[in-house]
Amino acid sequence: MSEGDTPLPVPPVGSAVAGMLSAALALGVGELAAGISNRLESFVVAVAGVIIDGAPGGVVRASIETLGTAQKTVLLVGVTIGTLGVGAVVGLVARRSPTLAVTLFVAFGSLGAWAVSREPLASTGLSWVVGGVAVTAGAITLVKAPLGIVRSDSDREDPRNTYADRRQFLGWATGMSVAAGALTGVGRVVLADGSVGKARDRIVLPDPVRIGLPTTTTGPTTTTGPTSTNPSSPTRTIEATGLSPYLTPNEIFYRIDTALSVPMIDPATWSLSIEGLVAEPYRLGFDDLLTMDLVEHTVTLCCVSNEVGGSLVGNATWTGVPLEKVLQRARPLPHAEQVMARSVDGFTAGFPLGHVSDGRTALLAVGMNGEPLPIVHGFPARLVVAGLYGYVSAVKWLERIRLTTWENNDGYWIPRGWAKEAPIKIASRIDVPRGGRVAAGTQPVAGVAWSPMSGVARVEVSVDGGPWQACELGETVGGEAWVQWLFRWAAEPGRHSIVVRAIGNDGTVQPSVPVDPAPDGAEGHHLVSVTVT
Ligand SMILES: Nc1nc2c(c(=O)[nH]1)N[C@H]1C(S)=C(S)[C@@H](COP(=O)(O)O)O[C@H]1N2
Ligand SMILES: [Mo]
Repeated sequence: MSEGDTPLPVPPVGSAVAGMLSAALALGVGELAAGISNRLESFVVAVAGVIIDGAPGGVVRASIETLGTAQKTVLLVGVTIGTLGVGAVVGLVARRSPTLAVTLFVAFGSLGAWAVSREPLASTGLSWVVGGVAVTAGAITLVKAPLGIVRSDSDREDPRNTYADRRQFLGWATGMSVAAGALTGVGRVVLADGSVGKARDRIVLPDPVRIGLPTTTTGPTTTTGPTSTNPSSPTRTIEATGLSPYLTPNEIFYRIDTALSVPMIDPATWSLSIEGLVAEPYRLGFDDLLTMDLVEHTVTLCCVSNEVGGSLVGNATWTGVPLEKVLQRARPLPHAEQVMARSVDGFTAGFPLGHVSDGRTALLAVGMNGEPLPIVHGFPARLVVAGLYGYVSAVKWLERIRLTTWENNDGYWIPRGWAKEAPIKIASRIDVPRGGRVAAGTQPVAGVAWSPMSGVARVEVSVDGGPWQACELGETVGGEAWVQWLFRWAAEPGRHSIVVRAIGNDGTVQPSVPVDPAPDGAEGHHLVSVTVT
């Protein structure tokens, strides 16, 4: 008889593993259900949502606005590990009292079901049904685990219940891991709904109507790029290795939102409601939108959380319908002051109504760089308002626009400590070199700069605290988009620091004093240190 066949006393670690696997199985049931129904959300995603909503103000201010980066993954992995940890504890409790363990299981399961039910798109009834199924599956798994956990408080002395067969246990544990993994895999991968992506692929955006020739700022440029027939594209761009392209490709355009799972919206059933302080509220479907005259504008979108020199900014050509037209049709009432937009997942952002008619681009956008909006960037429709940070304007996965008064109506981030009015601040960034080493000789120093709404008049560079020196500017299409800049630097061996600043057409000089992003956008000059060899 080998050792594996010998019944051994159950070590606590065995109980902990059994508890963990029971929790994993319950999570797996949730993932499967979320895959089957789009009226459900994964337990993990839902609980992460609860954590975000409940996070203390300080955490929210410091980091959650920039969820879009690795933090989301960290949060989801953290919730998963936390749940498995709770399962382990429940497993240990089950050694003493199965009844208490099952009670705890039900309690945590209810928490999960509640978290799912509060998701904006979830069905409350379904959430509780799936919660019930998941808890039952998990609890049965735990109680039936071949751990020899006591099955009732009375038969604790029964050796069959306090000793386990090691080989049997390993087999069981492997089987349970595979089952939990399979449920999750089937839910996440096999049943993942690709229909919205396919619907998006089928969309052909009508050609935008001509909106006149670009207003260009002329300046020395290095290369003459392909001449574009698109009136909103620049005709000449600066090219230098590492310099941001004038138009940011959709694939690398920064993404920021509170959505832990991206809303999947079928354009065929989507509609936008225009309501609030209007005489004639109405609904607009996606096809209605495409029959209207579409226009195209190149607009720089920036996140308020973007640090000096940061990457939460991009420049794209947006296709859509002027927001003014969309709102006019509803006949705004005289006391309407604010455009309060809401996404299907409950995110809101508001800005002064005046901005839709003050000459700036304010679009109900359906296209980005010539394609339908990518799903992560708000498919099928979003707002883009030039000169305003995204959190007060650029609502993705839009479902409702409500005209309101200014007072007592705040968007998502306002009660969380961010400024209610948030124009994009003048800024400039060095893209090359980004530090490290460069060879002596003439080296390109290049980057991008923006100054909504006046546009960038000049960009200047200072090396080692020396005088500000003028840079060459690429062509731009006005104040709403960034401009590329280039400085030909005569690099001499040694350690050097390079600083950049922009000056707006309205005379604003980019301030040098560092200011944090919260509450209304970072300030300060971008500095890069390099070693010239
Ligand atoms: N539905 C929704 N829209 C949203 C947000 C969000 O969290 N949810 N975040 C806003 C913020 S803070 C920014 S900076 C921009 C970013 O848009 P992008 O992800 O397309 O770059 O989207 C805005 N629109
Ligand atoms: Mo943002």
